[in-house]
Amino acid sequence: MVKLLLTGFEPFLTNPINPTMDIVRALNGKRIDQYEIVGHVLSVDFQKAPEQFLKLIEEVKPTIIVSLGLAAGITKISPERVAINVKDGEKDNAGNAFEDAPIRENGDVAYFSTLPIRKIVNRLNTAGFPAAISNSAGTYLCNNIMYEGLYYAANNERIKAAGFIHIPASFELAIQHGRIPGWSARDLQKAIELALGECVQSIQ
Ligand code: PCA
Repeated sequence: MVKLLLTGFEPFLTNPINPTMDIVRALNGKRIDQYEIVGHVLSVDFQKAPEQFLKLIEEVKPTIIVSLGLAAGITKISPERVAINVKDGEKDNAGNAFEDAPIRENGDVAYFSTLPIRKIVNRLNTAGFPAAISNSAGTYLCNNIMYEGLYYAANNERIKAAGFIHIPASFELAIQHGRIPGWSARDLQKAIELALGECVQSIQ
């Protein structure tokens, strides 16, 4: 059976909950048409996460790769347009931080998502879920994983689509924060299911 690799992340920085974990776990093993979803949670660790991710890609041999990350404070589901060859920002969960560093020394400067990001946004908006394309995935772990997925896909013909979607906080996380918007966990999951459906459809 063909596989769709779906990754999420563990909690990090000021976020004691990462709603991507629940989505990935809930969808693990489910099917969309002929695709089986294989869900995994990655560490928020610049050393470990790319290793875990590339190992998973080798093991699962997916045709589609969709990675999810939390962007606490956003209001809309945000498919990312581009990943850049930069690591920078706050400390990861192992206490390591980078400044202006490349992800891959001789890698391309950037990769565009190969997910159908416009169709995902349109499908979600039509279904009543706020969504918009984001033009920056930042320079932290999410950008790093998106870059690695697209780097791998650029060198592997089996992968037909790869990319990244940032999601807003869940109610649970928003309540703990006190000052950020939140979605119900049910709506977050439903919106991601619709987005994955669009990914599958786009490469039929
Ligand atoms: N969001 C972070 C890293 C892990 C996550 O869920 C980011 O946007 O880089």
